[in-house]
Amino acid sequence: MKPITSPHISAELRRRVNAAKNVLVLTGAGVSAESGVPTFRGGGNSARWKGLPFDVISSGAMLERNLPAVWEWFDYRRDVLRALEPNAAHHAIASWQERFAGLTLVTQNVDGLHQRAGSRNVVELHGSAWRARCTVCRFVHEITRDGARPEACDDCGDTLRPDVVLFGEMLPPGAIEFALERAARCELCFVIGTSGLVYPAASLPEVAKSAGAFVCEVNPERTPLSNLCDEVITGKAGDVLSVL
Ligand code: BJW
Ligand code: ZN
Repeated sequence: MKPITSPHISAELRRRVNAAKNVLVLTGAGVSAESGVPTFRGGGNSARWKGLPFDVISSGAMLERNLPAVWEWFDYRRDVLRALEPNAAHHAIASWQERFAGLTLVTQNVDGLHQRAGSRNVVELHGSAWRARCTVCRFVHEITRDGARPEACDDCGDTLRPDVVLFGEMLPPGAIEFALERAARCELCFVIGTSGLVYPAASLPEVAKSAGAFVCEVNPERTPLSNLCDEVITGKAGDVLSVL
C-alpha cells in the first residue's frame, strides 16, 4: 500500500498565510483535475477533439471557419462537466473568503466549479463554458446545467458562440486589468494547477512577485513559473490545500 505523506509546507509560508490580508489566487485546469476534468497539456482526453489538438479547435481562427464544430466541442465538454463535482481544492479555496479579508480568485478555467464550491466574485479570465454570447451584440445567455443551449440571441436574433476566450482572442473587457491591479497589491499569491504557459494569465504571478508578494506554486510538476516562486509545493491541489 502507498504510504500517506503530507505535503511539506514551510514555517515561512504558514507565517505568511496567518498574516496576509490581500491574497491573489490564480488557478488553472489542474485544480479541477481531481474532479475528473481533463487538463489541456497533461495528456488528458480533452487535449484532442476529433483528431484536432485543443489549441486548433479552441482558437479564434476555428471559430471563424467552423462555428458548429466549436459548439460541438463545448457541448461535449459541458456533457462531461454536468456529472462532475467540485473537489477538496475548490472547497478549500472557497473557504479562504472567510480567512483573508482581501481575497481575489482569478481562474483560467471555464468549468464553473469554483462557483459551485461557493466562491464568489470569481474573475473568469477565459470566460465560461456555461454561457453563450451573441457574435453581433455581445448579449450574454446563461446555459443551465440541465437545459439545452439557446439557438439564437434573445436580444437581436443573431448567431451565438461560446462565451470563452479562444487562442488569439482578447480577454473579457476589464478582467485582466482588474486582476493585474490586484496582483500588484497582494502580499501573498498562490499559483495552483496551471502550466503557466498561457499569457496574459501567466503574467499575474510575475507582477505579484515584482511588487514584493510571496509567491507559492502548488503543482505535481514544475512549470516555467516555478523559478520565480518563493515556495513550490509539489503535490495535487486537493491534497495540499486541505492541509494548508
Ligand atoms: C495539477 C493537478 C492536480 C495536474 N493539482 N495541479 C505572450 C507571449 C507569447 C504568446 C502570447 C503572449 N501573450 C499572448 C499570447 C498568445 C496566446 C498565448 O499565451 N500563447 C502561448 C501558449 C504561447 N494568448 C492568447 O491568445 C490570449 N489572448 C491574448 O493574449 O489576446 C491578445 C493577443 C492575441 C494574439 C497575440 C498576442 C496578444 C488568450 C488565451 C486564451 C486561452 N484559451 C484556452 C482555451 C479556453 C477555452 C477552452 O476551454 O477550450 O484556455 S487555452 C487553454 O490553456 C485554456 C486554459 O485556460 C489555458 C491555460 O491552461 P492551464 O489551465 O494552465 O492548464 P494546462 O493543461 O496547461 O496545465 C495543467 C497544469 O495542472 C499542469 O501544470 C499540471 O502539472 C497541473 N496539474 N493535475 C494541481 N491534481
Ligand atoms: Zn444579439
